[in-house]
Amino acid sequence: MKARVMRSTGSFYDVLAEDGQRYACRMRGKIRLDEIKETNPVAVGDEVKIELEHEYGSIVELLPRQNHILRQSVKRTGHAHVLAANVDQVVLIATVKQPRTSLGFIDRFLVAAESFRIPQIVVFNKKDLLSEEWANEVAQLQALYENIGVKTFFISALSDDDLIRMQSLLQHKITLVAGHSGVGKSTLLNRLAPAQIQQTTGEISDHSNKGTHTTTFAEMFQLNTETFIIDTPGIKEWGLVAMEEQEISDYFPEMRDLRNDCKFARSCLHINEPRCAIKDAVEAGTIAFSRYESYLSMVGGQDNRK
Ligand SMILES: Nc1nc2c(ncn2[C@@H]2O[C@H](COP(=O)(O)OP(=O)(O)O)[C@@H](O)[C@H]2O)c(=O)[nH]1
Ligand SMILES: [Mg+2]
Ligand SMILES: [Zn+2]
Repeated sequence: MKARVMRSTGSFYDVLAEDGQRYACRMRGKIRLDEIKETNPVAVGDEVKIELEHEYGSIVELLPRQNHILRQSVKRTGHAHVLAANVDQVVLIATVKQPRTSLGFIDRFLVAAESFRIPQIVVFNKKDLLSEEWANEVAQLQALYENIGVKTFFISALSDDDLIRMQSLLQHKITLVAGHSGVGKSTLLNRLAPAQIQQTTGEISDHSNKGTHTTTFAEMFQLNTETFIIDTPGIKEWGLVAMEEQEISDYFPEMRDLRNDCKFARSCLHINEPRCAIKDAVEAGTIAFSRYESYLSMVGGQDNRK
């Protein structure tokens, strides 16, 4: 029977089978994988085949993936952890105030998603808290990101109209939702699926946890028959998994094509090289300076995370 992995604890998998039932499954035998060395063979979002024995099941086959999102594994041994598979889109919830999401963080998130070729959406939340001046800043950020092909929204998680906009954004898709703590992720998820999701809201952000390697797993919730969201509790950064420096500008859509015009097209890092089309575009203002700054922080500074 076909099933979808909703949750994994490492040794047990919660799956939603095509009969509409949830089963706890174990993995049977070894499942062969592609070229990537992964610490977990089956991830949230995966489609699998299961066989039932009494009320328990066994995962006997992993069906082909449309895509997957990797995270650098804890021990940095070149292994990667699959955060989620078969993701149609990623949503980053951000706020400019209370708390402020840094542009560096937004850009890292977008670059990671772009490297896995997954469409990105940035949702600026807490609109109701913002004065006109702050709202203007959000509008400018929306223009910046829309310009490079990222869909944006400006909402209040407390507004019914905005909730409807979010529902239609998510409809019939598998969406991974992320965001720094305090931005309103739980508030939004609770309102989208109050029956399935019971999240504590308003908890104090746990800064002491940042950078520590607590094991966190993604979890998938079903909003309706064909609509799923994947929550990523405690995941602060995705990391730039096994990315070559020369590759990073390929994941900035506004740099991707332009880099062919650099004198040292494929090897240019757009830092100090002569006749660099990216640096020219930054000077001309066609590439946003904040984006270039984010780029610089990723090149050569992959551990220098904000
Ligand atoms: N005014 C306002 N407060 C919000 C909004 N969204 C969330 N909050 C509040 O912000 C705080 C953090 O929200 P929470 O959902 O726990 O954030 P999370 O850490 O991202 O899960 C809580 O006190 C929420 O009530 C919003 O759109 N407007
Ligand atoms: Mg929360
Ligand atoms: Zn260049």
